[in-house]
Amino acid sequence: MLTVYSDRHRLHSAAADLINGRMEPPVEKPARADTILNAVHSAQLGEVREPATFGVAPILRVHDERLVHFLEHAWSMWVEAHGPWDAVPRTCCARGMQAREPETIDGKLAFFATEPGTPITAGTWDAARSAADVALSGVAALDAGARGVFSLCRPPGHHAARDYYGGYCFLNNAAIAAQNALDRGASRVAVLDVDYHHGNGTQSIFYERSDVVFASIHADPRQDYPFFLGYADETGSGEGEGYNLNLPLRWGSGWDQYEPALNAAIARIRRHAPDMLIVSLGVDTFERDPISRFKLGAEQYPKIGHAIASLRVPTLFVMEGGYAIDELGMNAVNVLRGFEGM
Ligand code: FKS
Ligand code: ZN
Repeated sequence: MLTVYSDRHRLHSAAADLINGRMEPPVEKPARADTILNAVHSAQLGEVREPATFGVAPILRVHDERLVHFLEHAWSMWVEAHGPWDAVPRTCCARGMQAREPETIDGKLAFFATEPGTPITAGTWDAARSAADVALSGVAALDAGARGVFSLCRPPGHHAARDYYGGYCFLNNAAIAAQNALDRGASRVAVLDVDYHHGNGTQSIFYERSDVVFASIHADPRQDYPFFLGYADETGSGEGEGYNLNLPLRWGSGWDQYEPALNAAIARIRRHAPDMLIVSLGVDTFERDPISRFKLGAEQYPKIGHAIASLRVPTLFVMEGGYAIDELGMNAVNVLRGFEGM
């Protein structure tokens, strides 16, 4: 399987993250992509290729230009206002507040961010753009005939919506890829999100549309981030009614709960008959993941890949979360090996 990867992910590197009320070393860090790339090499998965550059046009097919403009200029505004350390919001916009974009950097951070744990650093914009290029290059490779491609994106993307960012995500790589597949001529696309956290950004981007099915297996939003989206009764609206499938699972869920949910997601996607499948690949469902509470063992990851392959659709794997740094690479690559039947 082809892997698309860029070193530019390294440009996004936060100094600290607010975890359980304390400033700690970030779990979403450059070493994540390094360890996944190492596993790709040791498993001899196949060629590793640099992405092409696509510019902002395919990004603007999914994201509001105000968010894109903000992400591009946030760092310089922040440095001018405060200094050359990570830009974090002090407040966030809440229910019923005025939805007008403030002028100052602190106001803008509060306007576009959903939470304070996703710092903007000097290279965040360049890294986020390069992750979108990694995803878009994967779509191009599938168009050229590949059956499966791994886009080793970092930073991740599935919590970023049309006009907000958060949850370690700035641009929604999977949604940008899905929209690009449609723009290149696909009639129907499916996004399968197997990250531990609900892909609220992806869901919201496609919620009113019937050309993209979004199916997600994730921690129950009553218990875990992102808390305010991901309930089973969110089934889509308008044209999109019936095209969104949420399969929330309780803390402590293992393969016995996960497997039937995965089968239900795959059955829904099969019914959609997509021309392309995008998998938001998170392996933070792992039993030893430091921020998550599912109980999948390492031996389950090839089975996830194998089940996805049963759809027989050109498939783009877009990297999302996974924080058990020692096993992260192996678990991610095992999904891909299971897909390949290796
Ligand atoms: C801690 C804030 C709250 C957020 C959890 C984010 C999970 C991110 C992810 C992604 F795939 F996007 F990376 N925790 N500062 O794993 O879903
Ligand atoms: Zn996650």
